[in-house]
Amino acid sequence: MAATTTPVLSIMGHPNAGKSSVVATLTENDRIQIDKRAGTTTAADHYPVVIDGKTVVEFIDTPGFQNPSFILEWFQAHPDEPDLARAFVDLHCADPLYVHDCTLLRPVAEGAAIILVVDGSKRIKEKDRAEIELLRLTGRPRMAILNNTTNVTEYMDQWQDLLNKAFNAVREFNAHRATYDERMRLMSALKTIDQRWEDRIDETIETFAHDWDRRIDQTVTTVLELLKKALALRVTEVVNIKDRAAPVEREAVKAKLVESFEDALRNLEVKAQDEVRAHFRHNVWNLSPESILQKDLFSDEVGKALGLSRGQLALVGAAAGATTGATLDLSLGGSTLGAAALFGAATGGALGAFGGAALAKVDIQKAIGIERISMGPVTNARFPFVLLDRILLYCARAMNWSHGRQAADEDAPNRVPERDVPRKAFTEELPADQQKKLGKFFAALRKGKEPRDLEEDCRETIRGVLRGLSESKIDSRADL
Ligand SMILES: Nc1nc2c(ncn2[C@@H]2O[C@H](COP(=O)(O)OP(=O)(O)O)[C@@H](O)[C@H]2O)c(=O)[nH]1
Ligand SMILES: [Mg+2]
Repeated sequence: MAATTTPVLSIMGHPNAGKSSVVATLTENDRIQIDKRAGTTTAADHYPVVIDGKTVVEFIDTPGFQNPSFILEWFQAHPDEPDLARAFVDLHCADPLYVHDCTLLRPVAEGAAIILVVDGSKRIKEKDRAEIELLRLTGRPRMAILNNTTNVTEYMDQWQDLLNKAFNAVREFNAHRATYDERMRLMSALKTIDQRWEDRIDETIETFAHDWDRRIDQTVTTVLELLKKALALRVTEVVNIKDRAAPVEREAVKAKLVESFEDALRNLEVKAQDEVRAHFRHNVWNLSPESILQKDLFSDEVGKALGLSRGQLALVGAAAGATTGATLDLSLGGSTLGAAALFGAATGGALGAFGGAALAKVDIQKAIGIERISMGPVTNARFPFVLLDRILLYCARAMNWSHGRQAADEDAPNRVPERDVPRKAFTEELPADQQKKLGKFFAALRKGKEPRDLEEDCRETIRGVLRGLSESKIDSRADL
């Protein structure tokens, strides 16, 4: 293949080896059909990876072989044939018995390189040996991917030995767990299967890396927008005090106020999450019930798992010149509207989550015949850190959740529950000066300001966290 053409890679192997999962993961396409039943893929489907309107690499998802031993015997019976794949397809394409095998071999006949996917958790069978040998005989550049659909590892060495004899490269790659970094390492390994492809694959990897950086930038913007909107949020309700029923109505209005304030924050979070998911091309999105991302934003669990520790928060609070206690505007006259009462009554456990301090400032303005009760902006110093940590956790999931992993995985009998609570919150791990700058930025936002310099510092901090997340060190932090 000439160096200027797009690399075309034909994904081959047994039904259920994980071919479609590999293609879905490498092309970041979670709409590819993946199924427990064998033979889901019946035609060779083309999946180009298009970045900025340009196809950088193309994968072909193929059905499994039907008659590998027949093809092998035919190959072995024609030792002088210079292009076995081409010759086999030319001769058998009209034969209904071999139409499937011809569909499978056609891309190879037309010059595609081969990626054989095997399920390394299964014992090696005769059929596997026949497939490996016939692919070797095609003489095409070829790489083998050792996927592992279970946790059985006892056959992995035998697979390595067998595949190493017949392929230019053998890589272990888990289609359901692979992170961005692992995907890029697999792409790099493709270079070794044919030297003529080196420049083209390098270019492809560079394009991927560039695209990834751009997504990180878009994600930082999404996160900053969430923080800005959440921290400036203010919600107002009006009570008609002319009415005799006013005291009763006022209680209802108070409850409604808290509810709408919290809902508005929840909605802002959901909107940011949707954006992050789109940045990383996820359409199918399954979170297990255990995930901290499934819990209510104002729940104790979220408040405890995320955000800064008390000690860190105190330092940050001092630096930001903010008080972390109740900053309730108490100019309420004889009103019974205490922030703790107001907030606690409506949200139950929320006080625990935010260290006993109120979430937001509550104000009452009296005018003729009405009272205008408003809630916001957020005054709780801990909340922005919790919010930031949770969106970062969501980003970690979006960035590292492989597109080949779908709902099918969720009902597997030996599924490992998703433990995504980090041992330490992301913000908790930041250097103190960065924490302080975040604290100052949050304090400014809560006062309705958006200082440029602090925003740039925080942008850098968040970008740094996101970059760190792509470096596949996620496992040490949490099982995402
Ligand atoms: N746990 C796990 N399951 C996998 C993996 N790869 C594939 N599977 C499962 O194996 C089945 C077949 O996968 P699929 O990609 O459709 O295989 P294909 O028939 O070769 O295209 C599906 O149920 C997948 O969810 C993997 O890496 N880990
Ligand atoms: Mg398939």
